[in-house]
Amino acid sequence: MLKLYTARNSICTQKALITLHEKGLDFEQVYIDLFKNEQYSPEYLKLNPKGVVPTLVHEGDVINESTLICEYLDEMFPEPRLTPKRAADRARMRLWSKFIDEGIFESTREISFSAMFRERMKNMTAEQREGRFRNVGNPEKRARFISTYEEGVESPYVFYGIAHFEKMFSAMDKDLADGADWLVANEFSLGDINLIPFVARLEYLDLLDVWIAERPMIQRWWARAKSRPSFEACIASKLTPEDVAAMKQHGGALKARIGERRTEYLAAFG
Ligand SMILES: N[C@@H](CCC(=O)N[C@@H](CS)C(=O)NCC(=O)O)C(=O)O
Repeated sequence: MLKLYTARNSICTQKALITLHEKGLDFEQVYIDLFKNEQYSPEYLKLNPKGVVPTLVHEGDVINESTLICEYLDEMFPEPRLTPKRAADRARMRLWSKFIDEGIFESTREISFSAMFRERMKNMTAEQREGRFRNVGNPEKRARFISTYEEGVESPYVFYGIAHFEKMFSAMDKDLADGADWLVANEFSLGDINLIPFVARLEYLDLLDVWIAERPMIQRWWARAKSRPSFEACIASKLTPEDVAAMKQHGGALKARIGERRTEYLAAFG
């Protein structure tokens, strides 16, 4: 039996959920409440020493890291294939997961935090907030949390995030320029799955068109991704109307400033 430790509206967990859904796999779901710091309980830290979700447990093996969970699922349950047949295409697929793991995940977290969770954290007690900043000995992650909590959209980490997204969308635009439906070998793969929750988060925050308004090939890729049943099942249907309204309201409030910061980035580095 597959067991997945998940949290509500967790972007990394959504990658694993989409992979499970695309393969039609049954699994048990265990919810971890990140706002109650359940990810730092001694029992959970034994499974996931970083204190993050998702974690997959399968036949006694514990798999951490959403990219590795998706690849593990594809190896163990090969049908339908979500990795390309050619080794060179698999390398290209992994370039997309590297985009996520080397900047886009943190960027999305920082932008989401500055827009939304920051408001939620203002209502916590100092002790609860301290618990949320605690992160199993990772001083960089702590600095990022504190900066986005204190400075919001003006945090340098939000600026770095805007730059990471610009690079990712520009690379997508190039790969989709020849009219391909999907990012790698024109087949739906873990390359696309890796990106979908992150693009979705920007859309829910009403920020996506900051980057893609003038990129029609990405708009078409996004429409195709959203029309897959796995999008509705693993992302859209899991959100309450209140979640959707809060993301739109808080993200939308930052949209003009995020757009200005992107223009600053393009002027300096584009
Ligand atoms: N690189 C990890 C990141 C996992 C991660 O940070 N997950 C977030 C939720 S999307 C989390 O559990 N955060 C809890 C915390 O930082 O306290 C992965 O892809 O699995």
